[in-house]
Amino acid sequence: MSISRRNFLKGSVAGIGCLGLVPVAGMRFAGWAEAGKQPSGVLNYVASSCAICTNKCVFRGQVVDGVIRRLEPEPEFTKARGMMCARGNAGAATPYDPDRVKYPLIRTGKRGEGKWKKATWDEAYAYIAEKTNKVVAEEGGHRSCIGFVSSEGTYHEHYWNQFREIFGSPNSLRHPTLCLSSNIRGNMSVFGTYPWADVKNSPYIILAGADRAESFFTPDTMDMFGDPRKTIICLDPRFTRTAAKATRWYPIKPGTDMAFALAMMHVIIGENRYDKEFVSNHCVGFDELAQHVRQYTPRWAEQETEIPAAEIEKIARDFASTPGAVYYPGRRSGWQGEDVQMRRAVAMVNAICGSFDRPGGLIPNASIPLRNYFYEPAWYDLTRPRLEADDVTFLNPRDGSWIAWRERALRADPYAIRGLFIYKQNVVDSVPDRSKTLELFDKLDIIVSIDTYMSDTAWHADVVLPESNYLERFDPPYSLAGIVPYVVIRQPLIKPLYDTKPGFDIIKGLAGYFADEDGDFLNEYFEGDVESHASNFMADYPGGLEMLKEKGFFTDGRKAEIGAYRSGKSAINTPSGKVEFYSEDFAGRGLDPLPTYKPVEEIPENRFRFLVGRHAIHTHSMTAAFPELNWHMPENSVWINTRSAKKLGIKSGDTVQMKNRTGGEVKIKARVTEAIRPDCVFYAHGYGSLSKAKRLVHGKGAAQAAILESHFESISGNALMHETIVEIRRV
Ligand SMILES: Nc1nc2c(c(=O)[nH]1)N[C@H]1C(S)=C(S)[C@@H](COP(=O)(O)OP(=O)(O)OC[C@H]3O[C@@H](n4cnc5c(=O)[nH]c(N)nc54)[C@H](O)[C@@H]3O)O[C@H]1N2
Ligand SMILES: Nc1nc2c(c(=O)[nH]1)N[C@H]1C(S)=C(S)[C@@H](COP(=O)(O)OP(=O)(O)OC[C@H]3O[C@@H](n4cnc5c(=O)[nH]c(N)nc54)[C@H](O)[C@@H]3O)O[C@H]1N2
Ligand code: SF4
Ligand SMILES: [Mo]
Repeated sequence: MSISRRNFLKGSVAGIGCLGLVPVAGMRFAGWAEAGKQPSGVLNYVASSCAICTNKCVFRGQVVDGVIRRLEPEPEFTKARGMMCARGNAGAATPYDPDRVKYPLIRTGKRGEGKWKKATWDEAYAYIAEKTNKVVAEEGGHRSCIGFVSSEGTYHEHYWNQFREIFGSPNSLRHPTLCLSSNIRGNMSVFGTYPWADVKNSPYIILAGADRAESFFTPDTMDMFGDPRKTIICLDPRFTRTAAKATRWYPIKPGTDMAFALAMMHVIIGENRYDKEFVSNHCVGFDELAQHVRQYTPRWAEQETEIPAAEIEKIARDFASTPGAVYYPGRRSGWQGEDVQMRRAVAMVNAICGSFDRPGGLIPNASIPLRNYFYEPAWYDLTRPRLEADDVTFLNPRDGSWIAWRERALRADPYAIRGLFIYKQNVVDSVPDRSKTLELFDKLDIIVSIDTYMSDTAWHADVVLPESNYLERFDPPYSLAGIVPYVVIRQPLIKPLYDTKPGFDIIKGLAGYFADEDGDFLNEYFEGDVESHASNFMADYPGGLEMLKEKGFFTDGRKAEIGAYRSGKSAINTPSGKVEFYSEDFAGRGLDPLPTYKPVEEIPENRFRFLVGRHAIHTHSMTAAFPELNWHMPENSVWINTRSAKKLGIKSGDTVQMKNRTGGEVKIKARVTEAIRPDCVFYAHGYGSLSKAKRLVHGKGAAQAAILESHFESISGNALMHETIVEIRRV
């Protein structure tokens, strides 16, 4: 390599000017005037995008006299179409939340005791570097003893990953195996892609394990529920808001969705109702599938799912005979047993009916490719494989498998982990079995948490580095894939409050305290700043950056091209290049080439399966302590079915004790309801916080991670959060 890595970098971002903050000309919204008030000072609108969940809805932030007044949805951004949810609206107040982390903090008391000293950034970085370099030296120079954790949401995650690579650790842990890895893997194996369902144009939708009325409350969800011509079949052990809006709700026995899908295929193939043209021209392995599903009769599936055989038959026939019908790839049906195989079965129901690459069906996503932030991947010489490299068949090395990895780390197998650098993930609450995560923390010499709040993870860290809030910083263009793809951006509405920094500056600052093998400090790999990178990202779209700055989003009018696979215009990424039923790839890896049903574990008398699920006004563990949202629900309570509660002598409002099979236990108030199956219980995420600095949720209700047992699935590495069995008694 003749040019140095850093010169290479300089070249890639050369000639980029500074992007000023551009207030939007003209008032498009008359908020203040309507309210009969006149602002005393300057009114600005800044186009940006929400960061309270993954949707990234675009808004115009109204700033009066340098203070954020409200966030107004951008009507031209059709993905949100002039809508922001309760959470997004509440975001306007977050920079002013007195409970946010305001300064770098170094722990002075015991871990989790809550004693801190305020530090300068340099003191904090130096402290981290000293501890880290010491343990790395003790590990013979192996930097793989430091795990790097991050979650979805901002582009800084990519800088973070770059930092990990040049630092020299293979141990990256991201959120997918706590979320949708199994769903992605199942769909990839059948379709070679993870498609999106065209619910807008579908007249018949099976929503299983997808509470879209709470989790993706987007305009296409509203279109779906608002259209009386659509039939919506909801399979959910809970009567959710989605169930309330559906045509029919079936409280399916958890973990049996595969039986439902196999029996549907039994009927559709057995009655010759499948799409012969699509199957013969675009799929492989159909004969094996047809033979395989002969055993899975609706009568058999009734025993498993507790959905009457006649209903399964009717759904199968209606599905096959309605053009554009779709079986939505819900993320949560399952999280039990061989989750990937269940998702393959659901994908195959769609495929045999030709519900792929056609209007209303599953559509391969389009995206607007961006140039990337250039860096030369530079690996530290002393490398070791990831800890759990042998535990998962399809391990994505960038994502890791959280639970498999933690098991290895606890045993120091095959080597010891000595520290965790954590960016924007609340692992203490997001990874099942909190006691195991805290047990791992006890073994570590250095834990760094980069967060905006004193999450339970930050609370147990040694150093907390406060990132500026999403309304205070510039985040680079972010490409959102979909049937209609977009690029969105974040621009600061106000200057950072307190002694906080944007993620890029934090990463670069910390990198400056570590050197590579040539003795060069790692911050030299990070050129420029986020604003300057933005124009490089958008270099292929003249005028694109200007549109982003003015409107908060960019589109070049492209859409997913429906029918491109069928017409041979585009290929799919399976080994055969076709939709695959029987998978040679799976067979070659010793996995079942077809989805074979394995019965779910029987739950003993007076025990319950614990379920998780989204809440309409909360995002994961993050928002329960936002005052604007907390007043709706100051604490959580456990849903228990009326009949089960009666047997146990439990009434609504009683405090109950719940215990799992591995020593986890919580106390929480009961909510007796018909809205859940008698063999399941549920409570919302985000409460029962250990962190005293999350004042509104500390000790209020219970945390899910305190009761969730630790299980994972070995094909995708995904956590199996619905394999927790609990007992309950009134206290
Ligand atoms: N118990 C339980 N665990 C789960 C789930 C569940 O339903 N229940 N769901 C799973 C799923 S689907 C997912 S995707 C994962 C998500 O898991 P996480 O990614 O851990 O999500 P959150 O719990 O929202 O935690 C995000 C953390 O980032 C912080 N944060 C917010 N904004 C910023 C920012 O701008 N900068 C920085 N540096 N920090 C910020 C928040 O304060 C919070 O501490 O959890 C998984 N784990
Ligand atoms: N408001 C809000 N929206 C969010 C998020 C958030 O935190 N808050 N998080 C975002 C993220 S990261 C994700 S991954 C998505 C997830 O959003 P969804 O995919 O909608 O998933 P959940 O709401 O977790 O679960 C859906 C339903 O599955 C049900 N279920 C449980 N077990 C089974 C089963 O065996 N079979 C069937 N058929 N159903 C079962 C649960 O009762 C639950 O109601 O939401 C996203 N949107
Ligand atoms: S929190 Fe609400 S407004 Fe914000 S991105 Fe998510 S859906 Fe959109
Ligand atoms: Mo997720």
